[in-house]
Amino acid sequence: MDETFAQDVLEGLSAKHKYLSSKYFYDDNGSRIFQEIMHMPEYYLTDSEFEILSLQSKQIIDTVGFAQPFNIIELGAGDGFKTFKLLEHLVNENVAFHYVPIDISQEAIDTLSDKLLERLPNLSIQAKVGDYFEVLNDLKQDNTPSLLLFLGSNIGNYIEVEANKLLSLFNQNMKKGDKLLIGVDLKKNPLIVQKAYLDDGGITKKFNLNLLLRINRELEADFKIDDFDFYSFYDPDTGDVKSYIVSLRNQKVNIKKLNRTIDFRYDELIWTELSKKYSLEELKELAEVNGFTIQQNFLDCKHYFVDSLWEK
Ligand code: AVJ
Repeated sequence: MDETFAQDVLEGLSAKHKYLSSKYFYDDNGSRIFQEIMHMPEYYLTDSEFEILSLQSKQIIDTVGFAQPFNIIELGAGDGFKTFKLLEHLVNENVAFHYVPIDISQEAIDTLSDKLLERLPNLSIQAKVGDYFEVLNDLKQDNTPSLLLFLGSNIGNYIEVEANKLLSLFNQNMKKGDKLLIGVDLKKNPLIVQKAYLDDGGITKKFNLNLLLRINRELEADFKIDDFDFYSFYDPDTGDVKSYIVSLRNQKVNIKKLNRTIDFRYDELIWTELSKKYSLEELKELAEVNGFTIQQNFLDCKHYFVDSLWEK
């Protein structure tokens, strides 16, 4: 049993306002459902970032401006689909670099490496499975300049203090002159954001409820999935999308491995995820408080999303 998972579930479901962390969405099943989300027409984030990397890779790499060779370190690489466009550009231009994707899932890393090598046989990949920070720490010892990639608006999952902790930790592990390309979803027409998270097909609902199935399986609980629903809400002032699981009745759930029975009230919420949207002004602030300067913002044509290039 994963002790941290058990402890976090216990803590979150014992709280006055119940919560579970979205980082636990991504078991094998959850990762597959996330792929489905990325293919939904409503989930504009993937298409927007794909457009940026398809059309502006040359400008991005020119602005990075490293004397070769360098490392490209991708944090939370996932399936690497978007990154392909950037890598393809570099390989075609015969640029000397190593690609170092880091992910916690061995399966994701293996699939990614196979797929990339099939299409870019000359790519130098040094994949790492594990925690970002162990790998990042190694980089400082190395003289090779590094471009860090933190794409997909993963930063949106962190509340302000945690986002600052994470970014300053990246900063501490970078050398002067290293760069960070960070993908961030921008504030926009609220209905567009709302629909990306409250889709008609119920895929995002399935993504959230999968967490209850994971608790059933890994912690021997007896959540009845049909007795829970899903709700998501966008606040255009703060930029917060907050997602919740909703209890459809008064009910008790036994979690055997925690030796606990948890009570749920009718309409009680479990907060599962924050997907924060930023304005460009807020993004500048986020960069600067964490020791970075923005070199350039690369936006898609609709201005829905930005890949922002930061320098230490
Ligand atoms: C992978 C964290 C960027 O918050 O938009 C998609 C995950 N959650 N639909 C996001 C997600 C619901 C996604 N991130």
